[in-house]
Amino acid sequence: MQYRPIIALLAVGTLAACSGGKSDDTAAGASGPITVKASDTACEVAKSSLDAGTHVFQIANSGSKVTEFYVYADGDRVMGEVENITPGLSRELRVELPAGAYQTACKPGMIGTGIRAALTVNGSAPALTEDALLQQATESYSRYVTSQSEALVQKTGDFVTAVKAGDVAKAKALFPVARTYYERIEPVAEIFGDLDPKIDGREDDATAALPFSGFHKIEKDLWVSGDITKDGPVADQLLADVKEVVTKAKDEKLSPLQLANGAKELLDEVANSKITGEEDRYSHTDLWDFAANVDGSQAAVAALRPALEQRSPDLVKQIDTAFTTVDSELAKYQVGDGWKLQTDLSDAQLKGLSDAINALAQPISQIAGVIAKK
Ligand SMILES: [Cu+2]
Repeated sequence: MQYRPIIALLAVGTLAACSGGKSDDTAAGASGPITVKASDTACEVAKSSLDAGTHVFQIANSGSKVTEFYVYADGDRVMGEVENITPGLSRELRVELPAGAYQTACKPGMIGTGIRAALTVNGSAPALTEDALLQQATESYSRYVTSQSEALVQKTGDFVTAVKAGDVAKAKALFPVARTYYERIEPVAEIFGDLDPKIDGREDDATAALPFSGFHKIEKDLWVSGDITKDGPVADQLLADVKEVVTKAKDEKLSPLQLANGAKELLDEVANSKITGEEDRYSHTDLWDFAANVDGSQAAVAALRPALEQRSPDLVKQIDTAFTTVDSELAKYQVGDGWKLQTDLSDAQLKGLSDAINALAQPISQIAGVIAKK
């Protein structure tokens, strides 16, 4: 999960916002973007009822806090989200919405349940997956999620066993490995309400309802005090939560737009929480997560590739080139099976990584628009 960027300057978010005005999603009968006026105290969504289909929300943040925008289905299942909308910035979110009852939410300060409003979707529209290549994309990506999920449960189990055995050295070694599988499928893991905050939340985002728990609680104990004698229940809960995510992910039918948005979200994650060292602030193993987020983004793009080749071969070329740059930039910091610590990189080296991610985020942010077009 990605919360307050420590170094806001590195946020890639600015790039995604520059495509305003060319929202030709006539495919699903949408008539231009739905504006969302977000401030520190309000979240005005221009429409409260919509026709089924693909819609573009254009969120403008006039507040003083960084905000996020969500479209939730029942039980706070995330249909679409866009995070890190800095003050003065505007960002777009494309979401495929079948008929049903939804809620929209802005989260000024990026915490809490947000400023909510009801959104009703009526009628029916052909699903994007009626396109055979897009259907194929979601199936292929589901297989990826399944394979990563199996490894996630196994490696988290190993980590939890080491923690419960009080084996600090082994738990430290397994921590970034187990996280790799989680970070690869994070856009899917984030769909299910409180599970992601429970598994991957940070200390400064903890609340009475959601106390500091999961990977980062154990990380702190491993690296700061070295005392994990009381972490048995936290470790058990982590494994239970991971298993719940995996079970839910198996049943989740993803829209091709969720793949496209996910590919972008993962790069936002890299920019906002890994390059900055925000996420793994005690272990500094951020580059493991960085590589995993890039892998996950690459997997979503790979699943969409046949559809993208057909619609925009130029975009595919740009994306491939930009991924190659990221991979070679990252490869400089590989050590054996792992990576250098984030704190061992100079500012110039971090800037090099940041520039490569920004250059990749730009073409990746165009995928959703290309996919939504018939
Ligand atoms: Cu995360």
